[in-house]
Amino acid sequence: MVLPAATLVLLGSDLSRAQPSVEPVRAPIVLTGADMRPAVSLDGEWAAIVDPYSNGFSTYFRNLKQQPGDTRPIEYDFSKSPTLKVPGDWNTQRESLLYYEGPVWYERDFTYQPKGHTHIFLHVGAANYRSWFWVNGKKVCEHEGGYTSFNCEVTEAIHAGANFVVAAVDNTRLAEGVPTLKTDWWNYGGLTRTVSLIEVPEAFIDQYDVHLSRAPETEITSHGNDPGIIGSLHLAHIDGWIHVEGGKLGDKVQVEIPELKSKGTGVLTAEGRAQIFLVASNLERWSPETPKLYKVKISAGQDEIEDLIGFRTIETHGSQILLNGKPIFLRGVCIHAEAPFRGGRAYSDKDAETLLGWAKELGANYVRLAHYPHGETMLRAADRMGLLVWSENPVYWAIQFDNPKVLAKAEQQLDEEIETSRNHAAIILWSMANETPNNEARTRFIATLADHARELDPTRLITAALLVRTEGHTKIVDDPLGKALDVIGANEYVGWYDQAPEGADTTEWRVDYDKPLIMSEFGGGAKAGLHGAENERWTEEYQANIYRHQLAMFNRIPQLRGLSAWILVDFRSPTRNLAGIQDGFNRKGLISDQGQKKAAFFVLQKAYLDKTVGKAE
Ligand code: GCB
Repeated sequence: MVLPAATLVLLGSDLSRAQPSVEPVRAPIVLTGADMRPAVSLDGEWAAIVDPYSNGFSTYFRNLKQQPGDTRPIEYDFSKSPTLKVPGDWNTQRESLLYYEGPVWYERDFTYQPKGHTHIFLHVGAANYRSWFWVNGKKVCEHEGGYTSFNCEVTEAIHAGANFVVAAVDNTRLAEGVPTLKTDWWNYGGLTRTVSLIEVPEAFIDQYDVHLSRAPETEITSHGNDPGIIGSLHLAHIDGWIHVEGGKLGDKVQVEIPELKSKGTGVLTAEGRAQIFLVASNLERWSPETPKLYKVKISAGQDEIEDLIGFRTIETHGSQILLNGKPIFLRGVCIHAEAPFRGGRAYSDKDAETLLGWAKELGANYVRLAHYPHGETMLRAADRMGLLVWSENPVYWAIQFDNPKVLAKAEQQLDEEIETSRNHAAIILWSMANETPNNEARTRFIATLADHARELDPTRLITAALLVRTEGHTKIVDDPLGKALDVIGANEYVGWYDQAPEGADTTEWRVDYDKPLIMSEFGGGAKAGLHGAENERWTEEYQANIYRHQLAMFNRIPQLRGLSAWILVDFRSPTRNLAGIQDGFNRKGLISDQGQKKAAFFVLQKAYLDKTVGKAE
């Protein structure tokens, strides 16, 4: 699906500094399951020019080479410039770039042999925050939003043999950005996720959605010659749709799940979309205990893609969350996409497996991936490892809620998040926002996003992390935004920003919605290895004490159906400057950035493993 023209216009006007009118480009497109397609990797060393005064935008750093007799002053040379690794943020690759915000120009040479009669896309896993791309000097696309993948069509620009790609990536924070100027995490810049070339046939599957229907299974019982019953079949219904870009009315598409011996076909509408429907007998449902994934083959004409998909349902019933029809309590923890040990943006399977492995060790069945969409590697690992996921749009704190341009940006990022990751069984919650001020413009803005998300994906639950109000000893969850949500998230810091840990003992909760409540954040800071009394801030004992009192309080909240402690691992934040303790890190991790588990980890682990906290019903 091509992004709506409005998006193009928005990007064009917003990025005027870098948008020469002579270079109109097609907006990038979303490819579902891009990581499952054969690809030519462009990861590795890219030449990089740090450009704090944005010179490259006016003189165009397009990899010109100074030839003898050329009178133009060409004041850059990629071939002599130092390199940066892709994927990777630039901040943790060079000490001088730790706090750099501005443009960096990247260049990489590559050889390629187009197959002919195809479309070729430059797939970018993520580029924070704005980015522009040229192939062999021809502009191919630009993009805004630092945490979602996108694909630039390069078919016309690429040729057989030697090629080069230039990318400008600018992580300057913007008042009109999503997120905006202030966040409590570091604004890592660069080509932070993998970059590759993907070649597809002329008509190709750009998006698809294959999921278990909420319709009850059909049971068929068979009788033999004997009077007794000899067997029964449970037939599950799998629904979905396929979109074929360039597909024609009446063209056929097919979905097959070989292990289940199940096949379904569909026929394209004039818009290139086909509904599909499959019946599968004795399907094993995906759950944290049985994270079963099936190979799913999708084909349309010349194009074929094979994905790994789990099948489960998720819904609410009053204040219950039902996974596969059964009430579940979400025992979880929040995670930033920050690499353990090495620091910087997480991107590898190993980063994902380490982070999610720690969550499993904690006894979690759920993770809140804060505060922006995490990468495909993280979601694949969650699918494999059996962790339910809260996935979040980066609408954080006070963005410009009354600005339609900002709404369009938030919608674009939400589209990309849902369209790329809608086939992950692990994701059960789309979070629209985190801790936003309660006012009309905000409520309208986020309710619009929630409607939009429901339209794109009616199979999952919509949530947001809300602020709570305090009256005396009572915490009140009555933010009007709750009306637009299926599951209410609430952040609270009793024992840290609010009272001493013992304050939790006398705190009562009033939740004005008959909907499930997740305590989406709670916790406090500690420096790993710092020991002292329970009432001494920053010690492991103080943090553990917060958790003990919080856990006791949680069991007094009838609607509580989930917890995501803030946060699994210490993470870099420029607002955290207490010398000797924070040193540029938010220290609320249950584990330090160097992998040391703090005392609070074990307090929460015990409650999760012994299931002494939380009720599913
Ligand atoms: C919050 C925010 C989170 C912060 C955390 C903190 O409420 O949602 O992004 O990092 O508090 O540590 O203060």
